[in-house]
Amino acid sequence: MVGPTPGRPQSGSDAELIAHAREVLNANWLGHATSPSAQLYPHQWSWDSAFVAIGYAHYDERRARAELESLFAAQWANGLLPHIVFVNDAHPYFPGPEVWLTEGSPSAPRHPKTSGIVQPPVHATAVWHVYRHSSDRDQAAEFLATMLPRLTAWHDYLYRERTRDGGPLVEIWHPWESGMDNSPLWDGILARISPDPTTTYQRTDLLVAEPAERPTDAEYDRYIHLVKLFRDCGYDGQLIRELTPFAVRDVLFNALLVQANRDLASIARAVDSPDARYLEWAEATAHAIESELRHDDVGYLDLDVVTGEPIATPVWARFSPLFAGVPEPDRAAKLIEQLRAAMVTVDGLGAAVPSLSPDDPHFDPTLYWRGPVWINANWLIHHGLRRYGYTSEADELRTTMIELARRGGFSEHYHPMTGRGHGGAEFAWSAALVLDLLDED
Ligand code: 2M8
Repeated sequence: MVGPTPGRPQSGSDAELIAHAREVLNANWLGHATSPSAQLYPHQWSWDSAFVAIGYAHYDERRARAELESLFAAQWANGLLPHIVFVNDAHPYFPGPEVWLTEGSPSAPRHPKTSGIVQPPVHATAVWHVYRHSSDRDQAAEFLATMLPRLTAWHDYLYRERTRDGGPLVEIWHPWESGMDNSPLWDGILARISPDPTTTYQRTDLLVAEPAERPTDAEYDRYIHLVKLFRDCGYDGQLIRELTPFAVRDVLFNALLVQANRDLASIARAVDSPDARYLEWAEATAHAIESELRHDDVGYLDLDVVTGEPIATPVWARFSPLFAGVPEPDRAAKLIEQLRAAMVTVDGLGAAVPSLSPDDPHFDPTLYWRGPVWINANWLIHHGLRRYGYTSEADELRTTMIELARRGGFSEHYHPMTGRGHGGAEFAWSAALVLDLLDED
């Protein structure tokens, strides 16, 4: 449990909050990238780096660019953007490179070492944000030109390797690929997996975090079972697609991809390399989200590709298509009514969207992706509300996030009723996204 940072005032000016956020990012700065939380997550994570770059863009454009460039320096030859880039000599982390053994794939780089799976594609959005906030226009234009082919290769990988039957919805193959690791979204699928009981390993997360706030051993057994399967397949996409028991068309992942494609189209136009493909990808995926994942009564639901069934779990991500402008305004209005009903009031602070509805039997207010309020989730929903003109609701979420940080510091996640911080301490994307919110135009 993290709670308010000892020795720090629980109130303070915006200037003090900004200074604290920068301190957190400085403390996690590795020289080329930012670790999410020095002890719990000592390496570079993919979607964390995108969120962190969005924060740096407001005061250190060089770091913002370095964050994204260093991540893409570890991109695989087939376009896969790994979810972890390992940093030499970092604090112990499980599973490390010796578990992933990505050298079994001809596409993986030898250095740096990486994991062999992906995370939500928020990178083109971050690159476009960094560009728009840059004051050094020459450097920024050069950055865009460098990133365009890498981002194109990343999205191309997703449409080539992560779709089946020519469909425009991409699929994830591991809970870690969703970014919402222990969400109850995955309980049904994980229950169908029988991990090898002779596999042994030592979890490092339990040494530095409160075990009650982390996934269970049974979940880790299944996470590692999937890693071993991918490793045994040599990270070959076609083989994995045939064999994986975990294949999900995830709402959040696809919604972020729609927006990333729109931003990629803007990037391409800005460097005079327009390509109709990016908006075609965006429209095709947005259309398929509407036709395959939308359920009028509850919002959007993930699809379990193995069973062909929707996953009816009331998580925050069912509102994420708002971020990408996927629903028409009348459908968005209905979704926002459901969103209002899904909001909780954090003690004395205001409204927030919890990671799981408190009405769900699996709800636990301090257990990671099974109940707590996350800053990145609320940041995405807040932008969705703003996009559709729901300014007062967007402002309310913005205020709550800022006040959560002012009261409890930059925690990994927060108790949805008390606002107390939990999970990893001095958490980078919480600091970065609050910096972004404080500097909102
Ligand atoms: C969490 O996931 C990692 C595995 O990737 C872990 O628990 O060790 C998730 O919250 C994920 O979304 C996040 O990117 C990562 C680092 O902050 O931590």
